Order: sequence, then structure tokens, then C-alpha cells
Amino acid sequence: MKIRKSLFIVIFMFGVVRVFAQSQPLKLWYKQPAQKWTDALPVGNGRIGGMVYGGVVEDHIQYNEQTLWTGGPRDYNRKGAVKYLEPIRKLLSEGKQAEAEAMAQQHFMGMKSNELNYAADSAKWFNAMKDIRPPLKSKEWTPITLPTEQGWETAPGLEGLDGAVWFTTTVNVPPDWQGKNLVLNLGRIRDIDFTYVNGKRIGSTNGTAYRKYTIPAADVHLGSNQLSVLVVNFYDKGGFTSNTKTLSVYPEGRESDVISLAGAWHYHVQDDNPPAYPRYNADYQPFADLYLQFPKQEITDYKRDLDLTNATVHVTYKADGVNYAREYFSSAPDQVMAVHLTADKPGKITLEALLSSLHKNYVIRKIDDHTLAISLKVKDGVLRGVSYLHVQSIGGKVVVSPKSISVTGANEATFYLTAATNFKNYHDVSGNPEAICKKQIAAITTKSYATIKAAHIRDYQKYFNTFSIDLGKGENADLPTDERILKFGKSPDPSFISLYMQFGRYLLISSSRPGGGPANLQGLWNNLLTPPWGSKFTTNINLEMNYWPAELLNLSTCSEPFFSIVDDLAKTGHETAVEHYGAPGWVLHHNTDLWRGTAPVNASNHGIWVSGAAWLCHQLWEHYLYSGDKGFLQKRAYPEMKGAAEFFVHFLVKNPKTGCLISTPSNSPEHGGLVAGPTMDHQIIRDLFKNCIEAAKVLNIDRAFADTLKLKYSQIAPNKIGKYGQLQEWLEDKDDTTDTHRHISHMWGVYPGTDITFKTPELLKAAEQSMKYRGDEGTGWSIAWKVNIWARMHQGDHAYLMLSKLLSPADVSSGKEKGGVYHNLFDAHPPFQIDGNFGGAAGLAEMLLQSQGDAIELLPALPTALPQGNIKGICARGGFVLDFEWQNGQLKNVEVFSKLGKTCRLSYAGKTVDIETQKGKSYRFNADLKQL
Ligand code: FUC
Repeated sequence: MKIRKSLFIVIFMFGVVRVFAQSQPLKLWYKQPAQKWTDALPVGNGRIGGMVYGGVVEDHIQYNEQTLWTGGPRDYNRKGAVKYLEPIRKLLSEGKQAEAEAMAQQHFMGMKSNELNYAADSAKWFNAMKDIRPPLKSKEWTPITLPTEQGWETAPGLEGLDGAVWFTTTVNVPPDWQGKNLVLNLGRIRDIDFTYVNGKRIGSTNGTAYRKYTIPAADVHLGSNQLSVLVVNFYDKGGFTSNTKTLSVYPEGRESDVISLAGAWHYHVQDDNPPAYPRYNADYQPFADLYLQFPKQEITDYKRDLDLTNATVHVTYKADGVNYAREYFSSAPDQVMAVHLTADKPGKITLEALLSSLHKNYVIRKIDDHTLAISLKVKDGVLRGVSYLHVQSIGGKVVVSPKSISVTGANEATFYLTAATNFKNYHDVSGNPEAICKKQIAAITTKSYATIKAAHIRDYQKYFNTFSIDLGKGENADLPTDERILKFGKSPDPSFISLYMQFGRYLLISSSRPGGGPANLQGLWNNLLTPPWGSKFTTNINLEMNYWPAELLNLSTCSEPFFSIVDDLAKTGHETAVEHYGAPGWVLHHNTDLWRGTAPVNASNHGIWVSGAAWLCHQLWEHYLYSGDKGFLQKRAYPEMKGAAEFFVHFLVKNPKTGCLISTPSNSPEHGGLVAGPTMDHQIIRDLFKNCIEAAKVLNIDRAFADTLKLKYSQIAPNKIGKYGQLQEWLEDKDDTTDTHRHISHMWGVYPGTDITFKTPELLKAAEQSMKYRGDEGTGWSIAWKVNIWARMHQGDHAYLMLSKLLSPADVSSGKEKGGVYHNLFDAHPPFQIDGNFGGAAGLAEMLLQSQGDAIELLPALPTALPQGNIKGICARGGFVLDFEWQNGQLKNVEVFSKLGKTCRLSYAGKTVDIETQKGKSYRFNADLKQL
């Protein structure tokens, strides 16, 4: 076999050289530019992320910097909340859930930003708005098409706007309407409207009600009538949000005689500075947009791709006999995003580069003859951002104006983009983004594009090439990715599955790098000022799921940002433990953000969930199991695990009915309201106690504390089987077998926990029953979780079925909320949420190898659909890295590399072998697990 050198990579591990080949094209590719954001291709260096549209006449790279969020350092805890803990518990124990939730909502939820001043400030602001009379329309008014179903923010110029906006149009009244009252139908308006006809107010409504106003006949003129509406919007989506059919006017009683008002209107912003709306959590923000505008040309042979083997995006096309090529990447070593433009004939690169931003407060300025900058400030918060765009060209002419960079007749041109904010850490915003950008651009000006690109690829492949997978090639393998998605359910395409897994690894490497923050709900990529769920960190499944593939798929280093957010949360979470529970240690509820808030947020029926810290700690312990890193355990993980356990030692209370310890008040994530004793909590707390006991033993410390935990462990309410043979989600046997809720929290003990295994067959059977009742549909992350759970149950075909659902096309969905993939393989919750990408990649691995028990199980849940394969670099607990092959659904051979020199127990098809290993050595076995 001829070996292509470029495909081979050398990895040094404990002095041993391991060489992995990536065996098939690992590309996402398309025959057309992106139309939508979820068609665009992501690049990222763990801090600067870009979404490349690849348009021919206008290219667009929407970009992010990981630390640009709304808000600022503040106390998220509600002083005195602890006074209500016992009363809430008491109400719950008396079966008064509604009363408990009401009390908790009023007194126990965390503090919102600007909560104390908002009522007075907004009343004052609103009073100033509400009496403003309709101004006369002038030339300054901007055209707009109404309605804007997704809010006025979707209209150019109104992005992110909150405040008061006038809208106006003309109603032409025909002669036969004269003398009639008219009915004006305006649909839903967010949030309040003041509606005028010919300067006279005819109605005003506050809230989501449909607006249907009567215009008295006396106020209607024949011919032209001026309709003016002042819309006051306090936060988020604003304006006329119904569909086109709604906006209309007709004479009373003659509904069919309707004039549609949908279409051309004009607007004028009255005031875009309402007081900051109170928020529990901050939102991750888009940074800015780079536009590259090219001369109009007829083109052919367009292609756009993302190459996962070297983390570069390409656009190529032909025009006028010239081959054009663009290459894009985000470099970690040089901390810049690069866009490199070439043509195969000299002097053909001509374009204008522009920067803009959705943030209202932004300024573009010229830095020098090769550099343009954008400075911006988030609206509700303390963060500022700066970004430099620097160009280097060969041949041609470069002109930097105060607004843009133009390149004319160059042979090639390269743009380097930096971005930074004043965020230093969750309590320090004294950073100097200008200085950072300046330094980074200065550092690259002495380097060639080839050098910067080579450093990027070297750095990226250090991560990426620790693992490879080949599941065989299907008949759709050569199709563009968007077409491949559509065909996936219809004909086998195993290399699409391996591509999806490697794409998950690509996303983790691109969004989570040592020194940076963890991947949020959208990883690193967000184009909206008010993104879904704030694009923050949701901790009742989502943040944890982002890191499921890290250890297993040989990307342990990418977990560092996860460990660092835990370091922060253990500090802020201590304050919450004190203020809300009067407890030692630390607690985290179901959401956090850049500022590391840990208090309960949103509604009391799901925001009071106490097990976030304990779940995060599960992953700290897992890191120790995979890496054997005692220093990490001693200095970082154990103190945090201990803190989380101390909280629960204090928090757990005796259930008067059973005498067992229970977690109350809490919630089975987002299901069933505020309760005492959800099953998930008990599984997670048991796991935490067990791991703490084990860690104390490894470190030979805290014997007395470990004894306390042992005692408490045995007293925690056990998993219970209910009347339908199901695993009970709650203390009471009240599960509804027809309920297909997306959260499957009581399955935590199956995956990622180990409370329920083949050693507890009755419970495992009950868990399976619950999974069947819950069904196979769900949001992206829910389906991804199900892949892992069915794999843990050794039901490969069911796990595969779930994986196929995760890979179903999101863009042709029936309108029903279901998971799938967008054209760029981003996971659809819907909308986009990255956890499904990560959970899916981990789920496939879980089908091929498991090591949560006493042995490393090979092919524990191999589906019939994947009869052959070859995997290299998959990791197992105990410090082992495995390469193995299978054919006709049977193991062919396996090689185990030992990083720590521990005993290795391998198991396959009923056979088990134990071998003593030496650190840094490999061991080969045949299909019968006979050592070779
Ligand atoms: C939880 C889930 C939702 C979504 C959100 C970010 O609230 O229940 O489905 O994933 O997090």
C-alpha cells in the first residue's frame, strides 16, 4: 500500500511514537454558498469563532469572541433566601406544590440584573413615551415591510433594538366605505401599542392580546388616512409579530371587503434607550461581521468545503478563465482568523473589505495603511470589544479608508482578523482589548501566510490526529453534505457517521481550548443579540454533554476550560450555598454564564434544582479515572468534589415517611415542578459521595469525612420500580406512561452515572421500560442522550436508530419540535444547540467501547448497520488507549496502549482477560483475546 505522507501524523506519548492515518476524505462540502447561518461553515480557535458563508460577490464571515457577553460582575444571590428554605420544604412535604412554588418564586429565586431599580426606572421612561403624539412623517423615516413575525429585530437597522418606535402607513378608504366604522386588525404587537388614525388615538393594548380596534366612521376620511402606531418594546422581540394575513382593515360587518395593510410601511425610532431589562443570566453576544465585496462576475465550478483534517474552509470557483480560491481558518498559535485570497492569474484579486456589527454602539476607524478596526460596546453591560482587520497583499494596491479596506489588482491578499474584550475573569473587567489586538497583529506582520497556516495545522492536528475511525464507505460518500443528509435515512452511509463523529471532535477542538472558556450552548458560534437560551451554560444536561466526548475521544486537554469554569463556580457557588441554604460547600442550579452566577433562576418550578455542582464533579472524577492524574485530583478535583459533597451532607433531609435521606426542594429537570426527592438528584449525590470516598482513599486523606459519606450514602432514597414496571422519576409512583418529555433525568444512573448497570438487572429492566415509555423522539440533545443510554443497555440497534434520528434533516422538519442536523451538520434542538453534536459523537463511541465497569468492553453495543470498522486512539478508564478492528460484526484484533501501567481487564463476547501492563507499552490481542 502506498502511504500518503501528509495523512500521517506522529504523536509522542510517554516517549512512544504513535502514527495515525485519517483514512477517508473528512470534508463537509457544498456546491453553493450559504444562504442561512446554519449553512455557513464554522471555524474556531477556542476563542475567535467565524461562520463562513462563502458568497461569490459578497462573502460574509460572521464572527464571535468567546468573552463578549451582556451583563457584568454582580451578586446573583438573593439575600435572606435561606429563611424560606424550611417553609418551602414544609409545604412540599404537605403536598402543597403550588404554594411551595409560589413562595419560592417570590423569595427564593436569585437576583436579576437591575432588579431593584427597574420598576421605577421603566415606569418613568414609559410615562415619557406614552403621551408622545404621532410626529409627522418626514423623509428621515425608513421603509420597512410589516409584519415582522420574528420581531422587528429581523429588519435591517432594528437589530437588537428595544424601545419605542413609530410605524406609519396610509389607508386609502374607497367611497363605498364612507360613513362606516372600520375594523383595524393589527394582530399581536410586542409589547404595548398606541394606535392613531389621522392623529387621533383609537386604541392601546398592553401584552400579547390580538389588537382589533374600531375606527369610528366620524374619524375616517375618504381617500388617504394616516395610520400611526407607537410600539413600545421593553425587551427581546418587538413590533408586529403576527403573520401577513392579520394586518388589515375592513368596514364593520363586511369582513370579506378587506384591505391588507401588510407590506410597505415606514418607521422612525422614537427612543432606543429604555432602562436595562432585568435578567437572571447574561447572554453570549455576536461580535461583528466581515464582508468581502467582489466585482460582479459570471462564475462556474463553485465549491465550498470544510476540511476536518486541517481545520480550514475553502471556496473555489472559476470566472473569465481564472481559478479563484479562498482559504479561511482561525489560528490558536497566532490568535487570528485568516482569510487568504488567490487566483491562478496575476492581478486578479480586487475587493473591498468592510466591518460592521449588530451592536448599536460601534465605531470603525483606520489604524494604519494596512489596518482597519472596529470598537464596540454591548448595550446592557460592561464589556467592550475591539477587533483589528489587517491586510497583506502581493502586487496591486491597498487603500485603507476610515470605513473599509480596498485591494485592487493584487496577485493575492490575506486578511488577518483579531478580536478581544476587556473581560479578564468573572470579577475583573480591566482588560485592554485595543492593546491585545495591536500586539497580535504586530506579531503576525513578520510572518508569511504559509508559516501561519503551517503553525495552525500543526497545532490543530496535535489534537485531531490522536484518533481516527473508519466505518467503511457508503454509496453517498461522494455527494455534497446537504444532499448526503437528505439521503442518509434511505441508504447506508457509514462514512457519514464517522464524519459526524469527527465533526464533533472538530467542534470541541475549535470551541474549547486550554486557557479559554468552555463551549456554551452554541459552542463558540452565535449570530444573535438575544440568542436562544442566552447561548449560555445550562447545567442540567447541556454543559456536561458538551464534554462527554472529550476523554473518550482522546481530547482530554479540551476539557481544561470545563475544569476552569468549575474552579470559578466552586467559589461563586459557595456564596449561593450560604445565602440560599445556610450550607457549607457549594451549589449550582440549572444555569450559569460568563459571570458565574450559581443561584436558582427563571421559574421556581424548574429553576430550583440543586445538583449542578455534583454533576460537574462527576466529570472531574472521570478525568482522574482516564488520566490517573493525582496532582489534578489532589489540587483541583477533590477539593471541589468535597465542597459539593459537604453541601449535600448538610442539605439532605430525612423523609418522615420512609426515613431515607432526600433532596428537597428540587426538581427532576424541567419536568413535574418543584418536588421533594427527584430520583436524578439521589443518583447524582450517590455518585458524588462514592467518588469522594474513593478519592479520599486514593489521596489517603479525610477518613472521618469519608465515613460520614459512607453512612449518608446508605441512607439516600434508593431507585424504585413503579407500578408500570418503570423506573420512578420521583419518590412517588406517579409516572405517566404516555409522557414523552425530552428530559430523561432518572436515566442519569444508567448514563452518565453507574447507579444502574447489569449488576442491578431489575433496575436496568425498569430503566429500559421507562425509556420505551418516553419514546424515541426528542430534541437534539435528548436524542443524543438516548444514543448513550441504549448503548449502555447494550442495545446497539436501538442506539443506532437514535443516532440516525440525530442525523435526520432539520431543515425539512414537519414543524414538530425534533432534533436533527442543519446543512452544516450543526445539531438542531431546534434551534441550533451544540450539545447534540457532542452527545452524538460520544454516543457512537459508547457503542464501540465502554469502560465504566470492571472491564474494558469491546464492541458492547455494535449495531448491525456497522458490521465493519477500524478505530484508533479511543480511550478507556485506567489510562488505556485502544486501536481495534472488526469485520462481519466480529472483533478482528485489538491493541492496547497503557499510559499508566495499570492492570487491564479486556472483555469481548463473554471472554475476559487480565493483563498486567507497563507504562508506555502496547499489547496486541486476536479476536479471542489471546495476546499476540
Ligand atoms: C434546558 C432544556 C431545553 C434547552 C435549554 C437550553 O432548559 O430543557 O430543551 O436545551 O436547556
